[in-house]
Amino acid sequence: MSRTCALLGVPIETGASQRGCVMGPASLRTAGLAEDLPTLGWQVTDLGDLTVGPQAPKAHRNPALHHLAETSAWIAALHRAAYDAGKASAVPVFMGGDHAMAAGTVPAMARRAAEAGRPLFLLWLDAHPDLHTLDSTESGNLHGTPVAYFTGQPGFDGFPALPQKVALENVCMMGIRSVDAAEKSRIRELGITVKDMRAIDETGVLAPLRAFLEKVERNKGMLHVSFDVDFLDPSIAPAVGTTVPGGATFREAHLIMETLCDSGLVSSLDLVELNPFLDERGKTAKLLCDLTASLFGRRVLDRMTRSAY
Ligand code: HAR
Ligand code: MN
Ligand code: MN
Ligand code: MN
Repeated sequence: MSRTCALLGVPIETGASQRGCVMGPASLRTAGLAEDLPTLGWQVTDLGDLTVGPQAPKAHRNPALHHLAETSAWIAALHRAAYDAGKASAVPVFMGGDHAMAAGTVPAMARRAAEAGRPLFLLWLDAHPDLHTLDSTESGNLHGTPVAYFTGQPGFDGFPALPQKVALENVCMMGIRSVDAAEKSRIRELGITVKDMRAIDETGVLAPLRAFLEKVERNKGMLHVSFDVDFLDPSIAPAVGTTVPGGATFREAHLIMETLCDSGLVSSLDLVELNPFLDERGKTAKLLCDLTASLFGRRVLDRMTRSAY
């Protein structure tokens, strides 16, 4: 069980503003994700793609919401499938799919952690905090809502019942640089740890990451990493529908993954928002595979000692 990884494809795109994320899992497979990890000593099982059938539309008082019924069905299906993937392997990798899928994967990982008597911690790597409720979203794009849902905020009557919530103080966001007004006040009210791009410019990625990892270790936590493609600078990762200038560089992103690997704390991973329709000769998909390889142990040079992060 120790170095086992289950890959689950989650081709959901109903939470996004434009189509294409449905091809995300296929693009990650084509870029070689399942072949890279065994070279690093991991036993990989590809569980294939989750599917969700057509749904009767669901009405909501917020007229901007779209695809509520389908998205809600994906989330419910993921509460089971992601939990099962977590039973089947030490580190399940959820290949998206838009970020609405985190409303399924994260509560499933929180349930898995609770059953092991451990708290779940969450590292959210994203340009966006995705902190809207079903009422506060103005775009109606449900990929902008998962964090409010799985931290147990009110206003999610159209979503499935939450199996297990994640404590607000266990969440750390990095890379944030596009925040709506309602999200800004919610961050302040809830007191979530947000290392925005300005903070990263000031300190680099290592200091805040190490501080967070020390907290995870102190609390004997499990750690879920939710990696949104738009965390990265659009110049290196164009294949996402919501690019925001000024994102993480190639080396900042690899250093985060390498440091996470050294910590030995990561117990699950989302790779989300990859839209292959917008990619340039597979470059974003290949970069995501390489970043995942860094997280699973690929090194430029071997290090003789476990780094004290
Ligand atoms: N905050 C904006 C909205 O709600 C943009 C959300 C974009 N979300 C993602 N995932 N791409 O981070 O519409
Ligand atoms: Mn749509
Ligand atoms: Mn996101
Ligand atoms: Mn984003």
